Amino acid sequence: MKARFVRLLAVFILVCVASACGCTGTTGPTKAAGEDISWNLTVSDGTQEEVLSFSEIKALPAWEGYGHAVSTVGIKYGPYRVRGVSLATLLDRVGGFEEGDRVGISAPDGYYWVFDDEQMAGKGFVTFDQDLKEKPSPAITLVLAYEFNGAAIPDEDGGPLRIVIGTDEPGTITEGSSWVKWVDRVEVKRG
Ligand SMILES: Nc1nc2c(c(=O)[nH]1)N[C@H]1C(S)=C(S)[C@@H](COP(=O)(O)O)O[C@H]1N2
Ligand SMILES: [Mo]
Repeated sequence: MKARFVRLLAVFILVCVASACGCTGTTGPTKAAGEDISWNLTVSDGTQEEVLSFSEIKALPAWEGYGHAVSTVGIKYGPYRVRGVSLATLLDRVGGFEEGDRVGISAPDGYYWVFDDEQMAGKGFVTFDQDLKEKPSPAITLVLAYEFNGAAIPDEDGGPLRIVIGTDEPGTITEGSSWVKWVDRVEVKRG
């Protein structure tokens, strides 16, 4: 009698564990083999708007380099080898970015970040070495990233599309607050 109860209990626990695994799988966009990631990005200049799919973004001229971020509480993200499209290239779809313009980056959780023309030119960013000591900034490119270390960016890391403060060489850490996760809208504000 007791042995039977223990067996039943064991089966019950197994079923619970199995269903819990099913429920805690990936949230957000998922990728089946050979299937495109389903995510739309709206690029706008306030008057004209274009909606790009994930594969259309990957078809644009790619930027490759490095990204490494630190959060406000000192957690480091990366270093990553990064592949994406530079914001400058992306904005060519809606008439380009010019001096005096700004660009607003939005995400579905309500997070919003603005880069001005100085930052679009790669200037004015605070940069750190590996010990989080501030150091002079190398050349910087603002990038809409879709790959970290050769793989699609997971939801928990801000994928499928995340802003990266990119550098041509590894070894520079930048502030994580501007690394907008889950980007779904990029809009130029004309100056
Ligand atoms: N969409 C979105 N992106 C975001 C944030 C956010 O809340 N929402 N937080 C920013 C901040 S303040 C930091 S430090 C980095 C890392 O945040 P995390 O540690 O919460 O992942 O993501 C940035 N990108
Ligand atoms: Mo942060």
